Amino acid sequence: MLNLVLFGPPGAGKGTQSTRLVEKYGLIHLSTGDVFRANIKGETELGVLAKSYMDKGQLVPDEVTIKMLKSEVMKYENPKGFIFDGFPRTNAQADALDHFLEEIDSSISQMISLDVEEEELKTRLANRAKDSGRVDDADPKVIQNRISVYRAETAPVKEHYKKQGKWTKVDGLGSIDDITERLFSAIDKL
Ligand code: B4P
Repeated sequence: MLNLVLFGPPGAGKGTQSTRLVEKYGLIHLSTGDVFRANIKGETELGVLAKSYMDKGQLVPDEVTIKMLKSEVMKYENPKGFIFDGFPRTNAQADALDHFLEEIDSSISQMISLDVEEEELKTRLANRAKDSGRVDDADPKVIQNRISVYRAETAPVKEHYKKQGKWTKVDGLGSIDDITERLFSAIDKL
């Protein structure tokens, strides 16, 4: 199985690029943000809980997120692999993912980090706010909080994969097509 963690700050292009990676490599795209948003739309118990965190730019608690991720993975029989988009976002999530994949005789192949500077992230998210209807994109204070939470809690997750020799950085600035080509070339080298 080819299991990739697509990593980067909010607005780095994880969702955008995942769509293209799915097409080329036939992987299953699992975005924790998308699953939470689907639950919010469906007004499920999980959605109500997730919304209370997401609207403020905070992380949904680990216990809830890990449980949800596991149940999403288990929906597929004989997958070629997964793109984990937006997960893991904390060291506890990274540990839980390692243990869980081990249980099903699998592991993470590589974490690929999209590297984008802060001003560009803010511009992209503000642009998306115009048509996404996402509350967490609309308020500059919430965007700033998401970036701060990323720096404090999520960025350190890189070290988890660096220690395992499973970390690649890709320049996330430039046209969407150029970044896709960079990702293809990084993945083809694995
Ligand atoms: P996510 O849904 O993961 O939100 P995101 O980080 O903003 O998404 P992404 O990075 O994929 O956006 P993209 O670049 O594609 O998470 C939302 C919230 O859910 C979190 O804040 C948290 O509350 C919760 N959550 C999710 N996972 C969690 C977890 N594991 N644990 C706890 N809580 C969790 O798109 C950004 C914009 O940039 C788009 O408009 C796109 O068109 C544009 N863009 C992309 N590439 C571009 C380029 N090269 N040039 C110009 N624009 C570009």
